[in-house]
Amino acid sequence: MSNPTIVISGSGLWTPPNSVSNEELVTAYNGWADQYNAQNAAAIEAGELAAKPHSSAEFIEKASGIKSRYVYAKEGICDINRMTPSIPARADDELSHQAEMALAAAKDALKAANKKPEDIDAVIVSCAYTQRSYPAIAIEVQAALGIQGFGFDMLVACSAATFGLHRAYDSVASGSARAVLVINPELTSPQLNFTDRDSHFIFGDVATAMVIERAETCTSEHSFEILNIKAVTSFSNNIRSNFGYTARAHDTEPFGVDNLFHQEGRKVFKEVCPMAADHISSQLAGLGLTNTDVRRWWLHQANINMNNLIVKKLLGRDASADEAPIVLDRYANTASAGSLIAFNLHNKDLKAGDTGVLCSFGAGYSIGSLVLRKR
Ligand code: CO8
Repeated sequence: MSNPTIVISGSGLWTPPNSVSNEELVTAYNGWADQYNAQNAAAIEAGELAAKPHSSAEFIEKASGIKSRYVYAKEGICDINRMTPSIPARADDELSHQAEMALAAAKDALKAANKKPEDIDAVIVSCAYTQRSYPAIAIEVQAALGIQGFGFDMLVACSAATFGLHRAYDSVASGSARAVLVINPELTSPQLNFTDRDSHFIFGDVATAMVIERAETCTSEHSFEILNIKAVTSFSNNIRSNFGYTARAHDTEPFGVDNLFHQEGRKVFKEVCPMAADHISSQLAGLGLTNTDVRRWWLHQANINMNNLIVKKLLGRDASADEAPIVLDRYANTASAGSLIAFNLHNKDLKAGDTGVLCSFGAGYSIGSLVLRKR
């Protein structure tokens, strides 16, 4: 029996209504730094503590390409006496915040795929963090949509979305599900240290979703055949988020700065770019394609200089915005969702037969990619 043709039949995007510009973020950080330096003047003077230097909106844009980011909750982020979003806890019988984000993107994807809840057999919520261990956010969303079958959460940091799509592909290919809804509610802002000059600007919040099914059941207007999936992981300590349930057993502060997101940004840049370019080139070669056969690159959105370098390695020249769209200027790094935002906003113009590559890369290290062909 020949392999079934598996497609992405619809995709969804939920963008939070609040945005924070670099200028707003820098004003808040600098106000916090001045206050810290004044409160610790004696210790700084005695050389016991280092003064906090100012951040700069120009640096952020030049070093990362980020101008602004969307956030689930704006209140609290720019309050120099708080420096973290204020998201009131919800009771157990209320819809959780992350499920709310997930639902919005999921409904958008189901509509685009022309699918009803009864057509879906599995829900995968894949993202960098889930707000609790159980019950799974996926099962909460499954219940809210009235989907039968099963749901589970999975975490693979930057590559959660593509790895989730891989699991959906496998499930549909094996016949364990007719159609799978993959959702990526990336609520990164609570894990970001807004008092760390090196990283306070990096992340934003968003939710993306996709429906995966067999070609024979697909009835949507825009669909993409998945020609191939490819994943790799290679352990690295250069991007870490140590927050976890064992913090209280370690007698450490669960929300201490060592437990929040931190990275060796330069090392990540140097090590991940060649890995990603080699990964994609070998995947395409395995399909008998060359890099120049690719009409569109939906790449992970962490840093514009990283994307420019990877595309240059792949094509031997710069790519146009049409070939490799950038969304991080207004979304920032949205953990695993970046390449899917780019896909959402830039796929409808492709013609039947056009090839595209959807690829994420980052923490783990992890790289996940899909070669797609417009139907
Ligand atoms: N304002 C002004 N100056 C600054 C600032 C600032 N905000 N920050 C740093 N500087 C200074 C530094 O102190 C340094 O000064 P000096 O030269 O005197 O030492 C100078 O600017 C240059 O600093 P860097 O070398 O650090 O700057 P880079 O040009 O390397 O840019 C970046 C820093 C932007 C972090 C860059 O290295 C980068 O983007 N690297 C790749 C990062 C990456 O891809 N990371 C992956 C992230 S993980 C992920 O995508 C998903 C994780 C899961 C989600 C987590 C949610 C919270």
